[in-house]
Amino acid sequence: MLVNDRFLRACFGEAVDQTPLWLMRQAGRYLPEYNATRARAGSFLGLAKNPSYATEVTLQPLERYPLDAAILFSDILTIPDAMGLGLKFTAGEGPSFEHPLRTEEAIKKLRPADLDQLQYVFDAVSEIRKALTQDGQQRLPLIGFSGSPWTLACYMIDGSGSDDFRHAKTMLFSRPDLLEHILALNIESVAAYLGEQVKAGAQALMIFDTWGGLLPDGWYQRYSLAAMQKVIARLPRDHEGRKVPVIIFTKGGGLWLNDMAQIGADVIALDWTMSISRARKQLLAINKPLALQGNLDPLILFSGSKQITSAAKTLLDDLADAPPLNSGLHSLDGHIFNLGHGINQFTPPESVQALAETVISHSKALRIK
Ligand code: 1CP
Repeated sequence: MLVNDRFLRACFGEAVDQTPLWLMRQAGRYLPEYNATRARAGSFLGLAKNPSYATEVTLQPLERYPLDAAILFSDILTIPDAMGLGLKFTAGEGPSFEHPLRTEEAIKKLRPADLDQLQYVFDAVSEIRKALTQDGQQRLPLIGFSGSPWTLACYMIDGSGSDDFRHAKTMLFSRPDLLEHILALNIESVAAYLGEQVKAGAQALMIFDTWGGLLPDGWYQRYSLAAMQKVIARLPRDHEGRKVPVIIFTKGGGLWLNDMAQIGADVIALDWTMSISRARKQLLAINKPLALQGNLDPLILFSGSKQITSAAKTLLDDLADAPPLNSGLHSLDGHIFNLGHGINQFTPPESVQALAETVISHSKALRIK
C-alpha cells in the first residue's frame, strides 16, 4: 500500500489534493548529512556502489522536507562503467572515464553493459523500497533513472563533462555510423537497466537527456529523441498491479516539446526556458494531454525566501490560468513541481523548506478557490 501516491497520480493526469514536489538531485552535496555519509564512504563511488549507504542518502532529503517521491541515489555514468570504460571521480573535478571512445577500434569492441556489474544498483533499489515501507505501508514512491543513449554517448566519447562535447559532436557530424553503433548499444543497455530497476522495485522511471539540447534541430530528433523512443518501447509499463510512468527530460528541449510528446512518455520534464503553462496549452493544441514536470530555475534558491515564494507562486498561478488536461480536472492537476535542473551544491538547505511550504500551501489554496 502506497500512503502518498500524489506523484504517481499526477504522472497520469489524475486529480490530487496538492501539487506533488520532488527535486532533481535532492540527495546531494547541499545537505551536510550527505557530505557526512560521503566522508564515511570515502568517495562518491564508495557511496553509490554500497546499497546501504545509497539507501541512507536517498532517505536524507525525505527526513528534512515534505517531498512526494524518493529517487534512487546513483548516477547516470554507471552504465558506461559497466561497459568497461573505467569510471573514476577525482575530487573537485567530477567524473571521468579512463578509456573514452576515441577510435573506431575501441568502438567496434564495445559491448552492451554487463548487468551483473550493476547488481549494486538493483540491490540499492530493493533496499530503498524496503526502507520506505513499514508494516506494509510504503511512505512514498521510488523513482529509478538512467541517462539517455545520446547523453551517455557524450560522456563516453568526450570522457568527462564538457561545455560543448566537441568530440561526441565531431563524431556525430563526421562519422554518424560510429555514433549510431554506440547509440544502438546504449539503447539496449539503458532499456535492460531500467527494466531491472523496475523488477527490483522502481515505480517510475526518468530518462535524463541532459545534453540533447546541444544538438541542432533535426539532429536532436534523429539521434537523441529516436533513441529514447526505442528505449521506451522496450520498457515494462506495468508492475505489481500498477502502471509505471516514464518521464523524459531534455535540457534545453522546450522548443521540441511537440516532438517529445510523440515518443510514448507519460511525463515531459522541462527546464526553465519554457513555461509550464505555455507547454500545457501547446500540448492541448496537438491533442497530447501529457503531464508536465518542472521547472523553477535552481538558482532562484539562492535568493531570499520572499523571492522563492513569489517565483513558486507565479509558476502555479500561471498554470492555474491555463486550461486543464480535461474538463474533470483542476488546471494544476497533471503537474509535478520540480526544478528545471539539478539542485546546485551550494544551495542553502533552508531555501528548499521555503519552496516546499509554498508549493504545498499555494497549490492547495488554488485548488479550493
Ligand atoms: O561528489 C559528489 O558527491 C558527486 C556529486 C554527484 C551526485 C550527488 C554526482 C556526480 N552524481 C550525483 C547523484 C546523481 N546524479 C543523482 C542522484 C539522485 C538524486 O538525488 O537526484 C542523479 C539523478 C544523477 C544524474 C546525473 N549524473 C546526470 C543527469 C542529471 C543532470 O544533473 O543533468 C548527469 C549529467 C550526471 C553526471 C554527473 N555525475 C556527477 C557529476 C558532478 C556529474 C556532471 C558531470 C559533468 O558534466 O561535469
